[in-house]
Amino acid sequence: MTYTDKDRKFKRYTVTTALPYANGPIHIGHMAGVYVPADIYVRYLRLQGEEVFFIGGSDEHGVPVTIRAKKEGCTPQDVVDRYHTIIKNSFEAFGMSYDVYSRTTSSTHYKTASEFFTKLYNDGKFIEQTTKQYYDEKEGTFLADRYITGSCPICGNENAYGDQCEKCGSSLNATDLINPKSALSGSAPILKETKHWFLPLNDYEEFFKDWILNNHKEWRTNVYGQCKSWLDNGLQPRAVTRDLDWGIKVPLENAEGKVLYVWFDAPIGYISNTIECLGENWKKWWQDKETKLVHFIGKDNIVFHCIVFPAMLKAHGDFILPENVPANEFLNLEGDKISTSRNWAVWLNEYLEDFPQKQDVLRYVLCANAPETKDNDFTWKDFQTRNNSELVAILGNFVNRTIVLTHKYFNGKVPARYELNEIDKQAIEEIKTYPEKIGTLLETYKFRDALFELMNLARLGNKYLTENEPWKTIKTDENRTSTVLNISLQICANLAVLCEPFLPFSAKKLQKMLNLNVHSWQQGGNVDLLRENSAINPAELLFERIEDEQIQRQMDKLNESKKHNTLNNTKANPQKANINFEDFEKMDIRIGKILEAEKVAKTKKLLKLKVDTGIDERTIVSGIAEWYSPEEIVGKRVAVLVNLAPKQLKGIESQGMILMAENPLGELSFISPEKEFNPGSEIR
Ligand code: B3M
Ligand code: ZN
Repeated sequence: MTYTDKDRKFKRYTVTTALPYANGPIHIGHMAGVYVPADIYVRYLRLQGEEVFFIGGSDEHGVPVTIRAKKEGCTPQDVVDRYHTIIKNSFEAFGMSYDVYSRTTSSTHYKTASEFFTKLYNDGKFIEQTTKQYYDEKEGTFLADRYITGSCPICGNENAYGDQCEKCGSSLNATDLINPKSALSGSAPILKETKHWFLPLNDYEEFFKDWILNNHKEWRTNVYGQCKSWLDNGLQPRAVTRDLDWGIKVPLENAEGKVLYVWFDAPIGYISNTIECLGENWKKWWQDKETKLVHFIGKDNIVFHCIVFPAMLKAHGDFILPENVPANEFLNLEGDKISTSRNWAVWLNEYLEDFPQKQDVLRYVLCANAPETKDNDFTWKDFQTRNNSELVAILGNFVNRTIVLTHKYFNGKVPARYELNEIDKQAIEEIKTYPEKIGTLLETYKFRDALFELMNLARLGNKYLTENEPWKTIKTDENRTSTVLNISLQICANLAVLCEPFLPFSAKKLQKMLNLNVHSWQQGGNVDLLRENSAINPAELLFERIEDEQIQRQMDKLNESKKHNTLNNTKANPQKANINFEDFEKMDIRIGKILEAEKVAKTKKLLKLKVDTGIDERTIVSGIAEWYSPEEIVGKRVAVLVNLAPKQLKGIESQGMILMAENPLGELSFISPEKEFNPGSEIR
């Protein structure tokens, strides 16, 4: 049989989220992949009355941090101090309900990670191996894979990294690169011997096959599949140390210049952060079999959380292993891969500046579009539609109508329920099914489906209200209106409970409007949540429309990035075949002065110019209208090919050609003499 997570009962939950590298701010890809689902899960569990410890933090070691420091000309510590604060603030602003958010440069973490290593070392769990690695003689340092570039042996891309080719996606070893170059000095590195400690993952292969392939068939297919392919290919020993000067020193003698590999220390960070927060009380969260450990991560971290870290925990011996690792795929942005270096991203801190107080809208859209089973796309158009036609039109509208009508007809007091008809009974029966339905989906990590069900409850409310028309019955049958509004209010109250994990800010607002104190998921499904005659507050808008202009501004921002990237990353066209001087001499190129300019009727691109070439005044038709207006160019001195054979263009004879420079975006620019030379001056 296959288990669902529901089948196994636990006393408490330890929930972790991948520790983001503190080398840049957080973007929507991170949120959709890891943080929004994790926070939904945890908020739900807490409402269920479960004991939960929710762990986050910044990953502050590793080459990504040192590369950033080098780029910015500061120390790695400066980099992580800056981004740790930015990231932590973003998470807080978006309602991430962590019990602890700390960092891997904390003293607790140094101690915990060093002790972990030492225990494994003392227990003989490592093997020592001397291997040859690239070394930069000029800089006097070994090179991390990311610091070596060269040609990809698979696709020929000249800028492949020592660990990966970003063009064809192949994962590489530094020694695979053709013509390797050090990113530090630009010189060719040499291979030099170095000693490292390895965790022999191969020793755990049988254990993993049984633990994952036999006993965790319920893991998401993408996660299970990746694990299976690793296991099918056979596990190899993995180095847990590196030659670097940024990181946690290897706590052994004769290990100068060596630090723990970032992927060894970072997951221990989950444990360190627990210790930092709870002191002595940390153990039950990590070492008690009745604790359920769940790691939320993105798909690029699967092997580390399903194989490497569990192998470390297993080697140590005192720890529980993860019960599930619900990894998401990637979120793209407007059809393109999110990229920090190309600034192709929506940054959380910038989002909040542009859409203040709209955290829930982003949480909603990222969950509704979460890349749970395949990569998914975020578009601003979809963001707008989901806000306007779902949050505003369905959820917001239903709540608003109900509360406004209650104030209008019943002075803001919850009206009584009188005799129920079939429609009412059916609605009530349906309301009761939602907590269980949504809960089951959440417990099996189907966050999109769960959110969809939540919205179905709001849809049910809208439909109920519309079909029963309390604004009509008020004239003939006040009791009917009273009943309908009572049930509608109970639906609002149910929404106020059940939306809390997804939309915590709006939930608070709604609870305040209803004077409802929410403390338990079990309040959901109850149609007496609001007591008869209790007062509710005036309606406040839960969501507001997002207009086209706001969306356009975001698109403009992205287009700017795209433009910038095209301009900076497009290589010049290859050189044409050589010509001899006689070929060149045939061209008669002069300075010309534009005397008159007008648009050619019925064309978008053409201007008709009168040009003083020094030889004569002549007509030239030029395809520059998209880049220059007639008014701005009169009087300009430009380069003209005067002996180009005349040609008819739109019925006008063009006698020569204005020479233009063209950039990778196809934009055109005149080539003008730097000194004010007279028309007719020859260019050669
Ligand atoms: N910092 C990689 C990442 O941000 C890494 C995760 C560590 S989790 C222990 O994708
Ligand atoms: Zn390649």
